[in-house]
Amino acid sequence: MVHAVQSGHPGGSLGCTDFLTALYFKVMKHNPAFQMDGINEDIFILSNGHISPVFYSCLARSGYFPIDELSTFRKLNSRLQGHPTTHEHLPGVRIASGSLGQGLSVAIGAALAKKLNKDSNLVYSLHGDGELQEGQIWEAVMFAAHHKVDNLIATVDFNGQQIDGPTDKVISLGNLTEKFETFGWKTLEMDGNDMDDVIRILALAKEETGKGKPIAIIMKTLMGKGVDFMENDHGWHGIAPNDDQLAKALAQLPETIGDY
Ligand SMILES: Cc1ncc(C[n+]2csc(CCOP(=O)(O)OP(=O)(O)O)c2C)c(N)n1
Ligand SMILES: [Mg+2]
Repeated sequence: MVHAVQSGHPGGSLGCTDFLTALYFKVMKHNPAFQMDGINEDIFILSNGHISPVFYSCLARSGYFPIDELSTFRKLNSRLQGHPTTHEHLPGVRIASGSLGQGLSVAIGAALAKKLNKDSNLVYSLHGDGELQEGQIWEAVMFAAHHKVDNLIATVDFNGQQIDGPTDKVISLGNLTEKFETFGWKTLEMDGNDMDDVIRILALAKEETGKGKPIAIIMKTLMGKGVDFMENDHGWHGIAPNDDQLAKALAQLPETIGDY
């Protein structure tokens, strides 16, 4: 998709593919006959909206909209804008994201709404580690602990990279597990590129809900996972591969399903 339109974000999308696949095809109770209010189902809030390629693919493959619509990605008047928005009414999208730092606040609001509605399903959210350099995140982290938002599982894509370089060079994040624990969250660690670990830790996280604390998963991933020349290189945060690079990348996958 990113190659076809020569625009978009392959690095974070590849790193988070295992996680989103697990979420949409194994973990969440969700309904592709989309209802915006999400009552009586689990909902997912993508806060690092630039990784829309993998999000849109999972939504299409889950039946939210036709798979061939993926080929309209980032084109004028498409419902699949580079950063998801609600304005286009694409089924599966509940938040306009891309302006980083806001999705945790939205996820907390959705989780509190579930409590008011006596809906025992969960809210899942995903955030970039570079995104955690936004101040709004930490206000939301304090708020969620204070209000015991224990029906929320927020995952951080801890790839150590962001748009301008390694996160530790831009603004160090310190020990994220300790930080979330200190802020009053239950915190788990996960290898986001090991499907067995992803399934296991997401199940464990679910068991930790309803115990008075919001849950954070610090998910170690590789930016550009699966394509050797993209892996762990912030240069692939938001650059499209050329024809040559696409051929080399696809040749490294055991199987492709041609969604673009
Ligand atoms: C509020 C805001 N500030 C700056 C940006 C520009 N920006 C886009 S992506 C990005 C880096 C995000 O890093 P991370 O969340 O770690 O994503 P990754 O590069 O790992 O995919 C930045 C700073 C933005 N989208 N929103
Ligand atoms: Mg990152």
